[in-house]
Amino acid sequence: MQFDIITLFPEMFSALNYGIVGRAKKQDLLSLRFWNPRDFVQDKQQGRVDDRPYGGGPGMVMQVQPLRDAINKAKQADDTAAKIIYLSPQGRLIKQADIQRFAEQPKIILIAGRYEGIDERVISNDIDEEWSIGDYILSGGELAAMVMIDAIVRLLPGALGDPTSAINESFSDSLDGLLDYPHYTRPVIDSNGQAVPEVLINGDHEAIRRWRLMQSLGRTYLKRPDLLTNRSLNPEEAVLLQKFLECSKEK
Ligand code: 9WO
Repeated sequence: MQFDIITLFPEMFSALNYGIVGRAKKQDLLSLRFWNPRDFVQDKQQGRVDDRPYGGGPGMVMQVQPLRDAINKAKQADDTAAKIIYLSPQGRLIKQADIQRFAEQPKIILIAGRYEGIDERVISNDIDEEWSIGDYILSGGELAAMVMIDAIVRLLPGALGDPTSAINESFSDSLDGLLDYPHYTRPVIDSNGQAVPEVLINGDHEAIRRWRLMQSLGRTYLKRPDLLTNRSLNPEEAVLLQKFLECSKEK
């Protein structure tokens, strides 16, 4: 998958050289290309990519020309059709289902803004979609672009290792739309005297599957009930959630 990133700070993206995304890059599952609006400044006398906002007010606005030229170079760099995305707090909130659709694209051009934003004429004429990673303001779009790339890349075939392995085709797919279950590792009793739940130690894999699903359902119900309003429960899940709630009453 090809990512073309329009940014004044390409060096920030070295954060993507680590972990799963770093390995995927080495395997050429994705390619990052950078286009710096600073390199497209025509008036080298001034040498600026930003200017004061019409109408006054604080801060600076990214100018149309260097940004538009960078976007056009990113489009023309190959023959692959690209989706052009601007990351901003005004965009649609990205959900995992959106990440799954992005992962099917051959090429995405991501625009990371700086200052107080980009000239609105770029948003209306040069951009396909505007997306947000959450309801907060960052100092620029780069971290949002990296969050998006990270979430997409781990879905690319091969990124998590052998896609046919028992681990990857797991059960975690059937937890789709639910919160994760609790995890434990050695030692079986920790330094506070707290033990690992018995069911996880006994080796009954069907009992473990049911317990984990029950925990996922219970945690989702308690912490993020909004996630359950658009997800129907099958008969097994309904019974397990009831059992979770009965057990938590007792305690
Ligand atoms: C800063 C600011 C300061 C004074 C008055 C108005 C202001 N608006 C902004 C602002 O929104 N700056 C943005 C910084 C401009 C676009 C790039 N920046 C950004 C992107 N911040 N947060 C994001 C972002 C992107 C995706 N998802 C969540 C947040």
